[in-house]
Amino acid sequence: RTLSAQLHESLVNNEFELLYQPQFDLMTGTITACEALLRWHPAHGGENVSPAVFIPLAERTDLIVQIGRWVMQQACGQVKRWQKKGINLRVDINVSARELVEPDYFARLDACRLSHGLTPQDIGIELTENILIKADNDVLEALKQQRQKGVEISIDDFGVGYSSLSYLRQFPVSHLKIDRTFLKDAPSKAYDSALMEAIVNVGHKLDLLIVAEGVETEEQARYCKELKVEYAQGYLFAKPLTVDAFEALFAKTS
Ligand code: G
Ligand code: G
Ligand code: MN
Ligand code: NA
Repeated sequence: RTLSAQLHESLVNNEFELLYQPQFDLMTGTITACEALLRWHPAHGGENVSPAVFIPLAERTDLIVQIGRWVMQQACGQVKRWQKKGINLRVDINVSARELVEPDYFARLDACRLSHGLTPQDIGIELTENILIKADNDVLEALKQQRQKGVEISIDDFGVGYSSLSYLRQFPVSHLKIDRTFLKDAPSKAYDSALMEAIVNVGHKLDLLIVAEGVETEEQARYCKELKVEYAQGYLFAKPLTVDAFEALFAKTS
């Protein structure tokens, strides 16, 4: 059977799992939020399939809309379960372009938060620049409304898409997540560090909070701190974790 056919059965068969990767406040060293990252364990397919493979496939077949609804439900449920244990964290979900153009996407998000007794601050959304640049007025207006309610909106993988800095001002976003390719060779390579520093400066001038992605070494973490980057996410701190592993880490760092 094709991967696509397997993917179609995966929702009913409960083959998806959300992992959570913490975001650390670089000043305090505490976990302030986390990103929900989808994993697929095909029941009959043996090997796990990377989201870099199955997300684009799901986007082509529109199955991403159903998957996205599952992710949203799951993330809301997890925030609530954590709150009951005294773990107060925002969970950010990744949203595909195909999901956003569903006319009821934001009504669903509001309803999902409400039915779990959550506030707008409890669930954030991550969008790539390319999604924002192609978004029509309806989507931009809906995003503005979400932002006004207090929803944290992050630009994901910042710097590798269109990256028109002048656009940035018009988008209702709160956080810039700098793509990990920029940090990879900074601070040792002058070219990469110049780009890192330029992005951080522009972001801060526009009152955006900065998240460094792909922080893998102490040196990179120190460098981000020197640049006054607010938050960091990466293997140095933790890879995407199961709920149990996340709770254990949270207990150690809070
Ligand atoms: O977790 P990993 O780095 O392998 O993810 C690969 C890609 O899949 C990333 O670009 C990430 O944003 C995307 N991704 C992970 N989980 C989700 C999800 O729940 N929904 C969508 N739309 N994309 C996701
Ligand atoms: O595109 P997006 O930023 O949503 O993708 C997140 C992906 O990046 C996750 O699949 C996660 O596994 C991966 N990731 C997270 N931290 C690191 C890191 O420090 N180094 C590398 N190479 N990948 C990372
Ligand atoms: Mn992301
Ligand atoms: Na990213």
